[in-house]
Order: sequence, then C-alpha cells, then structure tokens
Amino acid sequence: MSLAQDLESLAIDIAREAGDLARSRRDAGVAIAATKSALADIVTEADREVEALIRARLERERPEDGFLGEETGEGSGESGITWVVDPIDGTVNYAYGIPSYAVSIAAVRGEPTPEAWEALAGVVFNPVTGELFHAAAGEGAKLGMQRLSVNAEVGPAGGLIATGFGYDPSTHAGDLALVGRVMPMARDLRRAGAASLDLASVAAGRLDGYFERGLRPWDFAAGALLVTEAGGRFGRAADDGGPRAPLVVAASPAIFDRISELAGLS
Ligand code: LIP
Repeated sequence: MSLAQDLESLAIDIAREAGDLARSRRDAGVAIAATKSALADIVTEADREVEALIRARLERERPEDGFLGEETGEGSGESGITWVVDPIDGTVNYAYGIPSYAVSIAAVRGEPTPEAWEALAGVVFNPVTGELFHAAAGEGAKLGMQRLSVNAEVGPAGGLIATGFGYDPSTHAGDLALVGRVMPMARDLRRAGAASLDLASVAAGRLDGYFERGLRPWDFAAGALLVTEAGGRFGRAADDGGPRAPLVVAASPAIFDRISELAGLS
C-alpha cells in the first residue's frame, strides 16, 4: 500500500469512530457551547468532543504528524504530513437535527496552507446516512466500495449547482449577487449546509458544480481531493489577505470554466 492509501485507511477508521460519537451525541440532544465569528456561527459541545477524539487518535497513531482543526487550531509536526479536520461540518444542520452533516478528515503534505499543500488522502463521512466518501491521491475516489466519477456532460437545461453562505450577515448581499451571476447556467440551485458533502456530491455526480466564498481549509481539504480524484476540477481564488477567505469552485470539467468565469474565479 502507498503512503496515501495508508493515510486514507487510517482516516476512514477514525472518521467512522468520530461520526458514531457525533451521531450518538446528536441523539442525546445538542448543546450550543459558544458562538464564534458571528452570532450564527456556532460550536456545539459535540464539535469539541469529536475533534478531541480525532486529535487524540492521531496523536497516538501518528505522533510525528501536524494537525489543523476547526475547533482546536494548529499543532506542528515533524513528518511533513498534516491532518486537516472538521469534526462536524454542517454544524447548523447538526444543531437543528437536519441529517446532513459530516466528519471531514484530510491528510496533506507540505506547508499546511491550501496554497502550498498536496492532498494525499481525504474522507467525508455522514454518520446519519452511513455514506463514507474517500480518496487517496492517484487512486481515485469512492463511496464505500463504489468508484466515483463526476458528470461527464451537462445537458442544455444547465447544471445542478450548489452554493453556501457565510455566517456574517454583511456578506450575504455579495453572496446573493454571486448567485445571480451564476444562475443563468443553472438548471436549479441547492444549499444543503455542509461544504464537505457538497464537494462529495460533485464527486459523485449528484451535483454538476459548487461554489462558495469564505470557506476555511478544513471545510474543503478532504472534499477537494474527492472531486479531483473523481475526474473533476477544483479551483480557489488567490488569498487577498482580507478578512474573508477566497472563492472556491468545484465542478465537472464540462462546466468548470464557465462557472469560474461567471463566479469571478478567472
Ligand atoms: C460550514 C459549511 C457550510 C458553509 C459555512 C460553514 P461548519 O461549516 O460547511 O456549508 O456554508 O460557511 O463553513 O461551520 O458547519 O463546520
């Protein structure tokens, strides 16, 4: 097995355990622990507990690796590998009991910033549906045992496209204007509330494309690898150093250039 496959299989194992914990905590009731960047940006007790589980397992099994997590931040390592983790992506869905949230775990090599890293393995696990999306660099993307491919063609009705909106209300008007620019090429639009699952859906051909501004590295690290390993394209605008993270676009090659042009990626 290659290094990427070893990392993938560890990520699968940890994501299953972490997802089971998230789900059992959800069944027992959710407590909002705090708000973060905006009133709508919440963290639950479960986010913290699940990230602690993932971090502890990685520290035990790969003590030389670095860590970058949504809730506990960065920890440097010596191996050149960093784990990029969102313990519960789709926290608002989780808090409301909408069964569309996921554990997202990626292993990347190099500087732990999206501009510089090379993704080696990625796993996105929805513990409610039991769907586990996974990929290793150069080995393709899978849902369980089934190989994934993005849609090769998009019909004349346009693409089924998803997006998301940041938590900061001051960004909503700009995001809606962006939707307005992309809408002419869409047959319809989805906003499901978990970026990792949106990216997994592009990889699985359930969506033709996806774009969003303001995503953090842990929201897309695993999902971007799923898309590219399923034959899709993923792009991220240059970071202008401003308060808002740059636009990302993921799509079937059939529509990637067009959606990127309309969204302002290129
Ligand atoms: C969230 C995403 C959601 C996106 C939000 C946020 P969280 O992640 O997955 O789809 O629109 O901006 O990043 O906070 O649930 O981990």
